[in-house]
Amino acid sequence: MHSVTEKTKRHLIIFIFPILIFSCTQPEPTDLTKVSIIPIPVSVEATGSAYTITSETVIYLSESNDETKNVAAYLSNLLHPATGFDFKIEPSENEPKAGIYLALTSENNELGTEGYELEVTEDVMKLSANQPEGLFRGVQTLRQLLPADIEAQSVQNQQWQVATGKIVDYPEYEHRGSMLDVSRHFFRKEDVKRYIDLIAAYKMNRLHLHLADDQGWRIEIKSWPNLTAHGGKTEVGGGEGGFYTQEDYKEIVQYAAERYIMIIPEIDMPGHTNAALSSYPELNCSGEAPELYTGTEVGFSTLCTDKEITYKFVDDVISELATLTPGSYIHVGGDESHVTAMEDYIPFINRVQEIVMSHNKKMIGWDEVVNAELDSSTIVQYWSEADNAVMAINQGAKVIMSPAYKAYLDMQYDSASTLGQNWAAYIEVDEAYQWDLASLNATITRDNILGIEAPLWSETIETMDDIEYLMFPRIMGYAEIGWSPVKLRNWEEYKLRLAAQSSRLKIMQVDYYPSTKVPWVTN
Ligand code: TNX
Repeated sequence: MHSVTEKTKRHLIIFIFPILIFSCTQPEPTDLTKVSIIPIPVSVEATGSAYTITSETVIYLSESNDETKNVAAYLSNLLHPATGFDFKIEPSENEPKAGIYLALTSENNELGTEGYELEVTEDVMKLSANQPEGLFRGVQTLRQLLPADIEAQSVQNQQWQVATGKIVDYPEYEHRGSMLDVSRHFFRKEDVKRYIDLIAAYKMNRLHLHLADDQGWRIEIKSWPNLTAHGGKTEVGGGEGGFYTQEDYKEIVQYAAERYIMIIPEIDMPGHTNAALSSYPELNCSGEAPELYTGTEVGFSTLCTDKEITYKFVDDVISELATLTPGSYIHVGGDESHVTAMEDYIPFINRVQEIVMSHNKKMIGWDEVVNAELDSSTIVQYWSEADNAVMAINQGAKVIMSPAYKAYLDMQYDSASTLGQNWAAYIEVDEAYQWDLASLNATITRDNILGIEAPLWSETIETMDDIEYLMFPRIMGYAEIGWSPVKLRNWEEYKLRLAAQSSRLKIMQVDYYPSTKVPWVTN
């Protein structure tokens, strides 16, 4: 026989425990305005109830085509691992009585191509947008409205509720991106795909790949095979390096496109070219190929700007790259060409610009390219000299904002950081967030700014964990700077939203820097 106290204990376990678990860890999310979303949406209204995703939930499409089906499949793949549910995807011209509804509308000008509207009632979660791209961005919001466990890769036994209400949201800037330097250290295509997934989660839409520098050439060029056969063989510190075959690159481009992210390939020139110069002696003014380089000092290499073969080389490389790249841009670097005389640099950049345009692409260059005569379609990436950005604007060019002292992901957080560099600044999480693209410099005004890009240079980083540590959490702030209206942004409020993301980052196994500036919510 059991004693009374044992019985009471058993009752406690059977009756009280589930209630406790339910009320402690699964409060109903009834106030949509209290959910932490990064980037903060343009407008959020709460209606005080909840919608629940169940094993019966169907994803309906107002228009069933390859792109909308792709977004629905993406959503279903996102929700499947943690819920264990197999979502049916079905067409439905009219709004369904229950379920998730992805609807294309053409009525809402305010939303543009990337905006979306999310209307959640107790019965239907309706996501509408003018374009599939907008639906995709809206899915990223939906994801953050669900409990953090939705990011788990195994079935989690819990309720999948979303607070009811309405969100209307669209980006402030058209260009919101990051750059990954795969030259100084090579990163496998699997790492690049994870990078793409991580920036897509915060609605970024550009990934710039720095594909060639002194330390390594990372993209197969069929007409100049030694670039990778020789020039891809090492990296900073003397590791084995690596490169993407054209098939690998296409796979990356496709993976990014499915997430509505444009790949911007960069071949840096005329400086930062030791890997190419070492692969082909004829590109050197001396006619002699230097050794491969594994150090980190910059500014010592240059293509031979007065040899005709140099322009044949540039044309071949850009031609193959343009064919592989559906996006509108080719980035040609142009930075730190310290051993190219200005009288050689200017005609070189002018000619490279013509080559890029002859392949129906727009040229992007680091801010030094303003010394040349820029076409009005050319984009200047401000990293170093504000005066260069101003010169770009005076030439009618648009500017991408990547000022190193604010936006460089390879800058150390503080003097205790081991990864990264500090030549431009220490950039703590609050410093990375508390600035605005259009008020950094009086002459660089809103109309001249295409958007923001946060570059991650890889001299000091070798693994995906290293990448994530420098990226997170700063990248979320950069994403918000590019997406959200400045009047909605303030650090005191943002740091609470950021803190609430810690459980998500942990479940996504993102190795982030636990800044003491953020009151992290531990779980
Ligand atoms: C400057 S940014 C560079 C890169 C380095 C970076 C390190 C730019 C256009 N040039 O070559 O990797 O600093 O922070």
